[in-house]
Amino acid sequence: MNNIVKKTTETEKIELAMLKYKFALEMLETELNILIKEFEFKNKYNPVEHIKSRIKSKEGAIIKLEKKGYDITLENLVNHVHDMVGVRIVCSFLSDVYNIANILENSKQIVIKEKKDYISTPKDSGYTSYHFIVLVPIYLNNGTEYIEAEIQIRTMAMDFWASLDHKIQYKFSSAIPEEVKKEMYNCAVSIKKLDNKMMGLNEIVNKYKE
Ligand code: 0O2
Repeated sequence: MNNIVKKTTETEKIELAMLKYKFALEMLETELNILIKEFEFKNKYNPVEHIKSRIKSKEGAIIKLEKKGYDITLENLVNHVHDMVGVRIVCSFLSDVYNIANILENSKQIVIKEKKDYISTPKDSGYTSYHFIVLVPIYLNNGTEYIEAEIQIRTMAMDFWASLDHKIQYKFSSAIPEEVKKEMYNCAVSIKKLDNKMMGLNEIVNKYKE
């Protein structure tokens, strides 16, 4: 009987945590929407191509905890899985990635906990993106709580690379062959060049508009 009571309490705790992640995602989406619409109003263009958001599944969280070598506990989930709430903002141009990063940093609601600029310093795989770990306030009956979320900002070209890379990672149950890794890295280099070219072209087009 005691066991049943204990299990229910633990299940309820997990359900409450998942509910808080859901509230945080809703708050974050609303705040991002406001910030982007305000930018669009001031600058007369929308810097965002599309936004994707998700709550990490419990299974995904367990895989991450196992990968990091932590026991599967709620405490470890809260302390060591920083992307239970995730938002990906995909922009057309490299300059827009930095525009979005800038408006995020000026938000009065969202607290920046950490930023990782994988554009100026790509990962060994070639992965590029601008990441923020943020704290999102949620307003509960008994006070305000801050919930962690990860925001990834990237161009469409970077997104194309990352989604192919993701598929490749799933395709190989064992180590990814060196030639595939090398070719992916070369693609990342080409994408960087293309992003810079497209940004330059956009600047030329904008000059004509003026
Ligand atoms: P998924 O399935 O996209 O959620 P963390 O793992 O967050 O505690 P870490 O490892 O320092 O700490 O995080 P990092 O590398 O800053 O960011 C993790 C996320 O960035 C990943 O989440 C991916 O979404 C993305 N990412 C990082 N490196 C790569 C890469 O080489 N290729 C691709 N395609 N994506 C990458 P998850 O949970 O690993 O995956």
